[in-house]
Amino acid sequence: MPTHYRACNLCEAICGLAIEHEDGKILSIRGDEQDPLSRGHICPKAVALQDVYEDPDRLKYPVRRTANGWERIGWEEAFDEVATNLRKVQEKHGPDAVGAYFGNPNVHNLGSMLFSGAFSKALGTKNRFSATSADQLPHHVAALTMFGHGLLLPVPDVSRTHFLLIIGANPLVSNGSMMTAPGFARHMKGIQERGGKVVVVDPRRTETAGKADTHYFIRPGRDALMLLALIHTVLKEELVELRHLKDIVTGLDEVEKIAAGFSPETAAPLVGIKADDIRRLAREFAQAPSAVCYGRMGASTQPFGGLCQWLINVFNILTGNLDREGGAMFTRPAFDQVGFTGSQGKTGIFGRRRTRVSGLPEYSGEFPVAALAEEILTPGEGRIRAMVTVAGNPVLSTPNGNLLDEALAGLEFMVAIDIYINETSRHANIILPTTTGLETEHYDVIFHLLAVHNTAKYSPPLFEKEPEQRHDWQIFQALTERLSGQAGNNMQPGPMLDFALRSGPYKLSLKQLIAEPHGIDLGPLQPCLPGRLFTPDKRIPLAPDIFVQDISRLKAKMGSWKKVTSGDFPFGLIGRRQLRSNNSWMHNAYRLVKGKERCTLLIHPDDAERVGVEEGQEVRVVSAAGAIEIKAELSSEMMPGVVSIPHGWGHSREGVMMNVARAHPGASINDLTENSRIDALTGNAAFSGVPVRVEPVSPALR
Ligand SMILES: Nc1nc2c(c(=O)[nH]1)N[C@H]1C(S)=C(S)[C@@H](COP(=O)(O)OP(=O)(O)OC[C@H]3O[C@@H](n4cnc5c(=O)[nH]c(N)nc54)[C@H](O)[C@@H]3O)O[C@H]1N2
Ligand SMILES: Nc1nc2c(c(=O)[nH]1)N[C@H]1C(S)=C(S)[C@@H](COP(=O)(O)OP(=O)(O)OC[C@H]3O[C@@H](n4cnc5c(=O)[nH]c(N)nc54)[C@H](O)[C@@H]3O)O[C@H]1N2
Ligand code: SF4
Ligand SMILES: [Mo]
Repeated sequence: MPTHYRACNLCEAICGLAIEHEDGKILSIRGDEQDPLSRGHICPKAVALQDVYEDPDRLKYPVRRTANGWERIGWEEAFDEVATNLRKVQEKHGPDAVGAYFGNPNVHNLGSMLFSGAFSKALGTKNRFSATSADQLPHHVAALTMFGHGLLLPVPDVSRTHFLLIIGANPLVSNGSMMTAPGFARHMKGIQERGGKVVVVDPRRTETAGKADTHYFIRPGRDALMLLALIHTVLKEELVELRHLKDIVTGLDEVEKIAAGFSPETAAPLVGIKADDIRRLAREFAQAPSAVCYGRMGASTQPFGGLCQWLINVFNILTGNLDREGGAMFTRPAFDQVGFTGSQGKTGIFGRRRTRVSGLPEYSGEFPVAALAEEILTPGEGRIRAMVTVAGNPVLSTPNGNLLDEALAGLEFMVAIDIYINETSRHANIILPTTTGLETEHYDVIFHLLAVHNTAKYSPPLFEKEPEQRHDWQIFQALTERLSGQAGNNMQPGPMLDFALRSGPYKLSLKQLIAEPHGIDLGPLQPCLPGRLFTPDKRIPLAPDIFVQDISRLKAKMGSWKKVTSGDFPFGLIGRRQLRSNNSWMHNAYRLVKGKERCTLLIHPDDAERVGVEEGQEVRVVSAAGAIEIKAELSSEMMPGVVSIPHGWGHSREGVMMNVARAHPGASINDLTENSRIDALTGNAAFSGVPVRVEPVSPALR
């Protein structure tokens, strides 16, 4: 029976799959034991690649919205109509009147990675947005200012570390993020077996926390304070060991000055972790043979996300754990996006421009997505009148989705490049659908760059696309041609990838990768500093101005944290990723949504009692932005005072044409999150800790 080997491109783990198939039918999808990175690991979402492939709701040809519903149109007609309408808006209102939003699957798609840049350029608008600012923007800003390149991101060397401190991440469920570590459970066990320790700091006792050696609850959004107290301790107790970075690290004095004001005793009552515990954590971390502090969504999507990611780097550096085996290391990818974009990655592309309405900073040619709705809705010069969305569902994925929903409904023109008619694309005048998953060839440009081990893997398509279908890159190419008025150069992903591989550090070729369908092992992460730095002086500034200045905002906020008032919104709301869910778009796979309802509000039993809510009861959750109704699930996993709702649900909006998802709609947490609640430094959405209240809507069940 033929077996096809490929990398799963659904999440960041890029697991190797072995897919048995016959006559165009999939018989089984298993983990590929011979994949040098994932070694057989897969998660329950992998089989949904088949479900998406076979999904009758998936679009395969362009459609136009009319008064009588969606009608099929031809590709040429669709491309012409899209280009003409976008240009019309730009001629009338200026180039920035067209906005563009790029969603998460773009970075999991080789063709999009290679062709979306030219498309963006042809669009010629400053109003570009992406999921980055609802996710990991603080990591980029910290990397850019400290290491000189926004993509030079330290990755925890989990296969060799002796101490892993996880702040606001749940890799046993998410399968790792900005840390491609398929089979994270194996790494975690490895740490524990070699006598090491895993510590988790999270307002919920997550799946990862449950398997860790120690878990500390923390009040949402206050991690920066805890990190400052950890740094305070290593400085005060003279545990600083800069090792080989001694001569290239600058600004230590300034860090000392700042950290002096944040003792464990100052932080403890505000974060909810005892001063002794903070002190012990700092000591154990600094004294471990190697250690790494890793912070993800929970440490990024909060009001001090920028400070958190900066301080995490500082903590790793001060304890001698940056660029050390078992510490925070940099990859050496076969397709070296960092090397290629070196000059553009340099300091200066953060904050060069600001958004029109709220003055939020640009990063790498994009504005924070929290500003998108107001940029569409606020009258005046520079207003966005037309939108392009590409592989994104911002109505469900960005803060205050309802406001964006309203904004999209009022546009002069919208095109969605997407495979479904969903909460966002339903507003489009034209939807241009793409191939996806098994119909595409794949090389992961981004996630090899963030992997815990250097490997390279190319996957050819398993199935030929149908003649009427188009790949993402073909759509980009067709629109780029029309928008720029220049004939295409007939580029194709394969030769472009081959060129990038040949120019990369291992001088590989596409042919070599094709000959190794399981992937090529390029070895463990290696120390590479100062050589790999992109800072102009090849030094690492420990105290970049933007972060130093932001400390006063933290201090101001601490005042309000000291007051114990419950007010209208006594709870802090956080999110929750689930193994069988992938952001907003995989709920049309029955295998992933069947069974017990998962879009529930987790609440601590004591809190539930206080607000008069019982297990399974329908509750109303209210924030300053809106209200949703949802079932309560009582759980002592939650820190008292904190409640949790998973994101990506809320499929009952009118016109959504995803039948399975509509039957399991859930409610959208982003109808509660506020677009004004951001990390004021980076502009990243601050999903964590949204103030809410919880009230019963139906009478108690008993
Ligand atoms: N409250 C809250 N909000 C969050 C988060 C959270 O934790 N809490 N997480 C945030 C994070 S980390 C992220 S990354 C964002 C994600 O935000 P988005 O990227 O906006 O949302 P997705 O749900 O990933 O939507 C992906 C879209 O791409 C389409 N699609 C899938 N495959 C393809 C393809 O191959 N080609 C094309 N053209 N389209 C395709 C899907 O149909 C769907 O419409 O959400 C963010 N929002
Ligand atoms: N199954 C599944 N896997 C996924 C995805 C998915 O939707 N489903 N999405 C993918 C994407 S796009 C991404 S970006 C990654 C994200 O990967 P992770 O960051 O590992 O995912 P989360 O589960 O969002 O983890 C965030 C954790 O932070 C905690 N938290 C919330 N607020 C705070 C806070 O203020 N402080 C601290 N210390 N913790 C806090 C939450 O309780 C949660 O456990 O996952 C990827 N993998
Ligand atoms: S963990 Fe991610 S990459 Fe691996 S099988 Fe699951 S969805 Fe695919
Ligand atoms: Mo993400």
